[in-house]
Amino acid sequence: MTVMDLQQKLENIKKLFNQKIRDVKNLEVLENLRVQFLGRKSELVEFLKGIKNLTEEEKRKFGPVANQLRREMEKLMEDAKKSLKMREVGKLMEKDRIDISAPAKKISQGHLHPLTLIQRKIEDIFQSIGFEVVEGPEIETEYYNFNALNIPADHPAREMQDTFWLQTPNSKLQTPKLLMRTQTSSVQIRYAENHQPPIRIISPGRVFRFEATDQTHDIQFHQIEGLMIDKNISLANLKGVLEILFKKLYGKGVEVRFRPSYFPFVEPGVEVDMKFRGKWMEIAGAGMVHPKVLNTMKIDSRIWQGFAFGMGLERLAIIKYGIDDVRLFSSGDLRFLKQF
Ligand code: FA5
Repeated sequence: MTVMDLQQKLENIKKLFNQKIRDVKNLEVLENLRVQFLGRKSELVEFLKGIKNLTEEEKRKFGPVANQLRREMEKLMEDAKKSLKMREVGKLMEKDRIDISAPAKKISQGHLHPLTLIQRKIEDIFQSIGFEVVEGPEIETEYYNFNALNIPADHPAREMQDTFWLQTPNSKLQTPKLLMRTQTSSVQIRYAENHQPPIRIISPGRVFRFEATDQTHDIQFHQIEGLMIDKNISLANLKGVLEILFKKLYGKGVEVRFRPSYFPFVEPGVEVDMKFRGKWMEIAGAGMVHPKVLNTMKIDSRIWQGFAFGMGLERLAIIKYGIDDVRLFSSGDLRFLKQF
């Protein structure tokens, strides 16, 4: 080969390479280009290998030129690689770009349970007419749930409220028999232990009964107990207070009736019914506090009288929200709960 040929050869390699490197679209093509121009079998590497066969003068002339060309090509490849990588990162970033003008995903927010909603409404109404809200324990002794309410162990009224009794491990010791309270009336007794009349309280809370369930009966439900003790209190006051509640809770459109009934801790006793979908539904038991219970409360029944009531919170909510089944309240069913 002549000197001219050698020079031409290097120039051709350079020209072709410069053309191709400009059009490289991705890293794969770049790698192919590297193999083609700088791989073991490439023209340039063959050229470099052949240098040893050249004359001294040619060696001196073409050795540095060929090496220089190789370095230039390597540098251009390196640059191309960097810019291709940058472009890929750019593409990824474009793909993951956050569109701050896009509408945000809706955050699902929890809300209050319908029973809590109605309980708070009722508490507000009673507080507005001077009643205090008090609470008592869900696990009770036989004394507060029954005996002190004029229901001794052999009293048939015990069967009116089937009871979940608790097994107490040390029952051989003389510890009181424990149960899940069947009624919030127990709180009346607890409250009276350290309060004297006049008394105006309500006590909302969960109660438990060991009984078959249906659309209006569950094994756990809530009651709101009420107790008002003062001078010259009669059933008319009970009616008046409940009428205020119903009017504020439902507006004008509820039909209510009172009918005589029996509870050992009141005399006389009544039950309160409300019309729901054309039928009467019992919503509360009530009456004038029995003198024996006042006596247990250490309240002089010759001076003080009082009324008490126990309303079913679920039943009040059934009427307020038009619900078919009391068991829905504790089902945890979100399709039900989301409606409130
Ligand atoms: C009582 O529990 C009495 N302590 C109420 C009372 C208080 C009377 C003070 C006199 C003076 P009763 O068992 O009827 O009574 O229950 C009261 C209310 O709770 C019922 O009117 C009803 O609305 C509701 N209720 C009773 N059993 C269930 C049940 N299984 N599921 C849902 N609600 C119920």
